[in-house]
Amino acid sequence: MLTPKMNEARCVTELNGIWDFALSGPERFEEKWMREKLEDPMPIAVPASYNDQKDDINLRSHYGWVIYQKTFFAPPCAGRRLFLRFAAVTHAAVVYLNGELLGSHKGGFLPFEFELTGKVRSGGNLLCVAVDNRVDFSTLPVGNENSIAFFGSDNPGVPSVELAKKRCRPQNRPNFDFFNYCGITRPVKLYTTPENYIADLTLVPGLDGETGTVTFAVETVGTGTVSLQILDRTGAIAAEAEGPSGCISVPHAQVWEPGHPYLYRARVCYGEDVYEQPFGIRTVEVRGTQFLLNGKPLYFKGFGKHEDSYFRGRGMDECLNVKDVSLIHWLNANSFRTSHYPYAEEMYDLCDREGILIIDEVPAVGINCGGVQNPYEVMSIRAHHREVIRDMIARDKNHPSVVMWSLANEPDTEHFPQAAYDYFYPLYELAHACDPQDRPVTLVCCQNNYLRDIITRAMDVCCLNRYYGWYNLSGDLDAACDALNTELDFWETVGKPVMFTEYGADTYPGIHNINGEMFSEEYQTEFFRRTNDEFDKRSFFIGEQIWNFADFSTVQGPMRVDGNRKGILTRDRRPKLAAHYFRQRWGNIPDFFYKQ
Ligand code: BDP
Repeated sequence: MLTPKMNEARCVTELNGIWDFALSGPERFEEKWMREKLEDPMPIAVPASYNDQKDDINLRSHYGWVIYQKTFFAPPCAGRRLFLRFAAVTHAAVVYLNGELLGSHKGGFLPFEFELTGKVRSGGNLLCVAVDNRVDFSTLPVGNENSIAFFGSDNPGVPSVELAKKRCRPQNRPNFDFFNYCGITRPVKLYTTPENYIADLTLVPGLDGETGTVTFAVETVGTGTVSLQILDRTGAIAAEAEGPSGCISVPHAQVWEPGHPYLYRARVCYGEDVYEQPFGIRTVEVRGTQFLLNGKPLYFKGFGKHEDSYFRGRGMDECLNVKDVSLIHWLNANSFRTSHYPYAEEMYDLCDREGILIIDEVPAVGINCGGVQNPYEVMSIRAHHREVIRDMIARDKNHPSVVMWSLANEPDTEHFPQAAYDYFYPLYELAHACDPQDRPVTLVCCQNNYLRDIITRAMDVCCLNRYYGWYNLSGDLDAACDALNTELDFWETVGKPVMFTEYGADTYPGIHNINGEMFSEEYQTEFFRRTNDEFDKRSFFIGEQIWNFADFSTVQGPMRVDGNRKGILTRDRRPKLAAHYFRQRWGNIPDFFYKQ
């Protein structure tokens, strides 16, 4: 699906701003508000999560449906097609226009759209969106269906606690460690196209010595002929072709990579329609224990992140994106993982432009029943999981910044190893089949008995989340390094590239401790220093992505002090001690050839 773009052939209007809003029922929404204006609505900002916009616990901890309404005037679109596109509604949406059902969508982090041609009135139009925030065993991310809290023990068997659990109000029990921010979190856009239009564009760059190659395929609706031009940074034509598909050469190509994010533009014309897509010429390949970008062994330096900020929650925020990319540069990092869901498209555009590498993750987090039950049997997520892999790759396939796909975060790969293999291997094959650029595919595995886990080692890159010295061997960095080395000895025998996609220590800013004890800024810094020293001894180890870029909001619980504090930056993006350490360390680690 193409991102809407304004140009000489297409008009884009944003429906962002203040919408009317009301909380609705836990199990269902009132259908009448899909046809009539809400009686006493609250104003709410879009795009943004609704949870923290009001000083009202009922929004913060809402369970179930809410209603959004907006009256809009359609842009002039005689002879044009008109589309309505939601970049993300978390987690499920039912959309009505002027009382008529347009359709519904499941999944909170990927776009969906409806054609409105012939459906809008010349006066005002009433757009009503019902949004469900419930997470359970059929959604991604996964929520717990019983009242097991994510953090803390529910003291099973204690009669008073058991009884209270049965009686307590219905609420979301996220099986994941980030606040369940919801609502219309990304932009809503109306856009027009000519009657015959470009529906999709696929670009596959290649390199043959100094010559770049671009294999392309243009999908159209209607009749007409397709032409394509490759424009360089100055707007000069570097190559051109006729027809809906083919392969063209770009002589003396400028490659795209960190430090040199050269972007070309593919300009497609089809009858009256025009679409331009920036892209980079670069190659990605796993060979032996190396991850090669443009044929050169890469070292990942970076983070797991979240889309998370004060007031907006997970709402798309261009200013925050610019700030975060600037901080990534300040830290001399080169990459992040979109833990634990695909991010807003605007962030990928920025990373294309700024030369930041992305491991792109679907919202498959929480596929784990603590080893008690087989999640691959009790959860009904398989079809939806396939859908989000397809949709994420369809959305992000042309971004040069995206260099690897992640199928999940920390599923149970240990207690039901064969079931995990049987579940994930077909998804691994699906991701490869969906990606025209055939990028490497991974899944991010939890700290576990790695000897039992047989699926992580079947991925192109083995991505490990490990908390030696934090959740285990807490506070004892000598023992933590000992355990880490024992495990790394195992991974060395696997013969694949291995990286850490999470490791970290909760750190409350301002706590200092000469002995470097847990939660202090000194402990966090020492934890990273000691762990990184071990990474540096291993040639098959191709990257360190710390947990986390910044502090972020989570469900409350006995292990969280106003959220997760593993950021090396605070939630308002101020550095902790460890940020200065990483700035120095990463300043001395080149993007390429760090490990030979
Ligand atoms: C990992 C999860 C991540 C958590 C982190 C933590 O992947 O979402 O926030 O642990 O506990 O297990 O800080």
